[in-house]
Amino acid sequence: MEPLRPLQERTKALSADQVRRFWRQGYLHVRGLLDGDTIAELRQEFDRVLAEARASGQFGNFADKSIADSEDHEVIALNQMCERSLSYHRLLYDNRIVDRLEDLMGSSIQLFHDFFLYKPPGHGGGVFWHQDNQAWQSLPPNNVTCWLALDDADADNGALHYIPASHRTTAGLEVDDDGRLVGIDQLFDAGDAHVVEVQTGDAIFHHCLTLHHSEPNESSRPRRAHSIITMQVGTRCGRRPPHNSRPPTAEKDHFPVCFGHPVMRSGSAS
Ligand SMILES: O=C(O)CCC(=O)C(=O)O
Repeated sequence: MEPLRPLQERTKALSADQVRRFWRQGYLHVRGLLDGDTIAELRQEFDRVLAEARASGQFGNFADKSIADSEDHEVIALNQMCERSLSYHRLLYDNRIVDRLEDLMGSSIQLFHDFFLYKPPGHGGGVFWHQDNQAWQSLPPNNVTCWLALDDADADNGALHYIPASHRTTAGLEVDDDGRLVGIDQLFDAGDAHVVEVQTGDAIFHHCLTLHHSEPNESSRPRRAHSIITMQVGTRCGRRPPHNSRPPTAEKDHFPVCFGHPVMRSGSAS
């Protein structure tokens, strides 16, 4: 897996060491990216959108159903927050985020999609081990996610676990009909995972081939997080939204995903 942007170029917001770390381990934890006022606004907008979604029943549940006693578990997924809320739309052009993405990906950046994940206190579910690009089949497989913590997250309320450097070796892994990786236990030792504990306002950037998962939230605290998934302009995709059709067998079957996706940066901002 090669860096998308030459490592010797001058960076905007990340240090050269952070960029190298992202490419070495497949993810990067950035502390204190968002300030308190932004967090307050995003939480308020999340409450509003969630109330609308609950009233209409228009939300998903990403909870891993294979965990014992997980019947009541919820990981409430609200897709395309950027189309439901101006505050989330503005995040797409927030230099604190986009400058860092540019340091990782170069200056041609487009939204792939975004979603909010809420693990309620006491019965928040887990998300099974996965590699994002299994669902998307993006070509080239270069999408980068910016995961924003709207709460402190630790081992008790469902922090993310990553298998370091797995983005280098995992292209072409197989999934079953539920999207679960086949033979995961033989491929990786979950004991090697890094549990990335974060504070409110932190971000984690991860590559779309990096293996990750999160555990249930059985604490008395919420775990709210927002993922902005980005791609380079010109990326093609093997699955039509909601990205759960059968994957294509030939490269020519991948279709462009540029239409209707906001460009977040084209050419370097000063
Ligand atoms: O927030 C989580 O627990 C899972 C998020 C995730 O898998 C992602 O953003 O790719």
